[in-house]
Amino acid sequence: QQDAPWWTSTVVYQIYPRSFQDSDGDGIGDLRGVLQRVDHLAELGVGVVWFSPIFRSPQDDNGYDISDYQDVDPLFGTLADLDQVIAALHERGIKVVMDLVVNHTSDEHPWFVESRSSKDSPKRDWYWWRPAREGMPTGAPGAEPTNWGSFFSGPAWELDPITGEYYLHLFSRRQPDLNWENPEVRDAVFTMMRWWLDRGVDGFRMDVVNLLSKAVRPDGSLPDGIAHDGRLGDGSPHYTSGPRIHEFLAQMHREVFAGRPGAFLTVGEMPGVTVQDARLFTDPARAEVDMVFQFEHVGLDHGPGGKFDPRPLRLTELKASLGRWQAGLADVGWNSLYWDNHDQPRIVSRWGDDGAYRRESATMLATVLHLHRGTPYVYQGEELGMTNAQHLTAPEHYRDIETLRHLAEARAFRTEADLLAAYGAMGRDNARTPVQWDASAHAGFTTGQPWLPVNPNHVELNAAAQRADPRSVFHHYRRLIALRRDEPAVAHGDFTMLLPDDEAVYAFTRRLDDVELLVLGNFTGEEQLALVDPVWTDAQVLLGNYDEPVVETPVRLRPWEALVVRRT
Ligand code: ISL
Repeated sequence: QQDAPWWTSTVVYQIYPRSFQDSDGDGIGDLRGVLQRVDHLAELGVGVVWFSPIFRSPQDDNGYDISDYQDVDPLFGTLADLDQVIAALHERGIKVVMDLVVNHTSDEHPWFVESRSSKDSPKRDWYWWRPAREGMPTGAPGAEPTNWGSFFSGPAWELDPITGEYYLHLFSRRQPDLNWENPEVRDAVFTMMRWWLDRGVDGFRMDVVNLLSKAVRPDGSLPDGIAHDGRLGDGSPHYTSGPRIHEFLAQMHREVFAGRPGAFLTVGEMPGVTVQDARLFTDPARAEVDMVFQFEHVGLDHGPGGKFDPRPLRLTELKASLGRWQAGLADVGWNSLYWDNHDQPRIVSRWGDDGAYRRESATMLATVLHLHRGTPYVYQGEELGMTNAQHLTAPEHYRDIETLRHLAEARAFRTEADLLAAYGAMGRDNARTPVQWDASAHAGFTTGQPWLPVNPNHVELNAAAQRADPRSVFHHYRRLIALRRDEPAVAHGDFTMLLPDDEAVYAFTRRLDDVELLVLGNFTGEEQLALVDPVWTDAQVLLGNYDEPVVETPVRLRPWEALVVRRT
């Protein structure tokens, strides 16, 4: 543990700047707003802040469509504001990680503007341009170069009238995919990354970084995907952790980080990544990335129709999945631990009880996650137990491009009520409503009209109220973060899952030398018995979410109770 990297014993906090704190009354969060709230982060005790994109962007996908990687969007402020934010965080011992979105750019990025201008453009090959499918007239339905669907509904190819060719966009049509096969693209990205490190940032969260390498054939064509429903196919086998991905990430590490003094953190966001891939991506000897965001656990409540066809979670499946990741990265590599981010519904609404047991279930879920082996990530508002956006009740209330594009397509075959129920449970705007700072109008987020309405429950659910209440979700997160710092077994102990077949209680142990921790979480609103070894009777309680916890075996857990106990 002495030589363990610094990021094994810290906690990362994600800021989605648009919804964090507005300083100028335009209803959109900004960097000067972040400055007003740095003490909240310091009090919580996090060691790193990751900023979702604040770069120049047409905001088609809320900043994940970047038109200038080396400037701040005026919505959020200026480079000088960012320097101040970085300095204010550094002063408090908090490192700063930026979002690196280089699978695609905005269609307004000068690189793409140049690339699309003619087939002879020197930047033509920086993106994926292809003619219509052989034997099909350009523009005809199904004439796209492959049958791949985009993540945001519809085909992944857009016909560009300027040259009559199609370009690839795995996300929106305003997010054309960069061609990482081209060494000039890689050089340009690495130069940009070095510029940010020179400016003082401490690392990157790398957006969909395992999608960079596409399985292009020697003749330049790309393979079709298997089509389940008519015209569109699943292209993901041809770009998920593709043929050259390890080479690209190793080159990035070599050219950006190797030999540079400093303590950096890199985390690759990797939809579809397997444990076996993750062992390779995070093996320190291979020098690619420090850790990955995997998606297995957050897919467990997706139904056959995907995320907008949700089904209830089975606790045994969650344990099997997270347990496999714990075991798979025990001897090599490292896990990142998360329930929430700006793309996921709020965990207390998703797998807890955001009604009668909001405090209990939010703190139980936090305890179980943070006591796993790995680096925990807290998404803004999660530390308050913020809930899903029950107040977005009509199609016109939604702002998220994924939801809106899905709605436009699915309207033809699903009722509006059915779709609204799906978005209410799983839509990305659930995570994007403004942070609830206090009980005042718009929760202290803005003096103007918020870009997405504040949840009306801010009157009782807010940071000011929780700071004053030692039993609050906020103080529980603060204690969890401190525990990781103070008890080495939390960061460095090994992990053993218990009770794998129990549908109600999550249970595991952590061991470091002669210290052993037992972690229990009741995932139900009823009392449960946890059938654990009698050696735990009267063990020392490190943390719980009820007053006066009782440790006699079997342990009787109250609704949504969490317990962390220690013995030597
Ligand atoms: O939320 C999703 C759709 O169901 C995810 O598949 C998401 O698109 C995927 O996790 C990639 O997310 C990242 O890249 C996207 C951006 O829209 C997300 O906000 C970002 O986190 C494209 O840049």
